[in-house]
Amino acid sequence: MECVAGTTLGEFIIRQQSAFPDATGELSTLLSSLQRAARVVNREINRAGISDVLGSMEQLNVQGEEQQKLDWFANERFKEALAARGEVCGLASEEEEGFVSFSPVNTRPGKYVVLIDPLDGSSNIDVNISIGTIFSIYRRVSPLDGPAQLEDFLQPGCKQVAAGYIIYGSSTMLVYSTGQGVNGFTLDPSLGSFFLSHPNMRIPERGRIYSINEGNYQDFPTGVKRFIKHCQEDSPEQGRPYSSRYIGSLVADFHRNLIKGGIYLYPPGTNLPDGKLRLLYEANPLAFLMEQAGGLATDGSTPLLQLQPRTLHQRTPCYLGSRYLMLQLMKTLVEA
Ligand code: AHM
Ligand code: MG
Repeated sequence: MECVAGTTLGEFIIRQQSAFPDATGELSTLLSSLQRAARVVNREINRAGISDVLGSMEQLNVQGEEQQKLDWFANERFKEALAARGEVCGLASEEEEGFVSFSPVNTRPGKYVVLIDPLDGSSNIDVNISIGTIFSIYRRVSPLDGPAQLEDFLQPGCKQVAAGYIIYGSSTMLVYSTGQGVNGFTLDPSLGSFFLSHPNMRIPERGRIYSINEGNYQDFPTGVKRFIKHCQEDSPEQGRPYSSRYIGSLVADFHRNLIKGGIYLYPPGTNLPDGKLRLLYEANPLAFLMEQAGGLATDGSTPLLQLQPRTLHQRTPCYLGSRYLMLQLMKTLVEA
């Protein structure tokens, strides 16, 4: 049945803004720019098999990973959309080595910076598995009348003004938080608008899903191995064994666990001493959402949102999930 009476993302953003009489509307405009770019990226992903956008650019990105055509396409669309309106003075992206400074629009200096993974899980693009965009927004700390500086991007996650993701899945959703809970919006492709479909998302306190790439098991720290064993042990009164679910596409794994309850783990290993995920545009925005939804997020010893970043592309071990499972994990890590 068609829904024409729902709240659109645009209406929701304006309603949230009106709760703050001093708000200038710049963050609202920024969020609108993100949703506009998301719709363009979504359209391209949906027709990926019939247009020439599948496959590799045959070049490596700054991470030394093969850049897919859609990685590049998404990066360009988000960059254009964010540069166009003037609220943003700079962008850092998984696809760019350094941050990009935007020129002021109408001489108005942008007061926000955005960090983005334009298309996460890109190894899944060619096989029609859900992928996502992850974004993080900070108020700049450098003087307003100059260009963006590195210090604007290297802020701890607790300073995020807003964060969110877009999941390009069986339906396309935009999930975000400005620090007042988490709300999810589903794209109605026939109307071209996102509608509020998941108000006030809360992760279940207990969940029964653990998500980890178990192929790397031999490499995991002892505490993580013990926690996996705990998840697999029989304990009907505690609902164990838990189910193992791992897509290998961070946004999809996170989204499922957020709704159903669960824990996501990307631990350090011998070859990746800091794990694989990037602190600034993968771990931190998801940690912000997780805490806003009532869950916990840590690097194994420190809450992710408290970490002081050193470099744009730094990696971090990352554990995100339901409160009960996270407390079990942290206890196991300390005891190991
Ligand atoms: P990407 O940013 O290059 O796409 O890599 C990040 C992806 C995440 O989506 C996913 O959670 C993780 O890498 C999977 O890694 P692995 O294949 O090692 O399990
Ligand atoms: Mg990524």
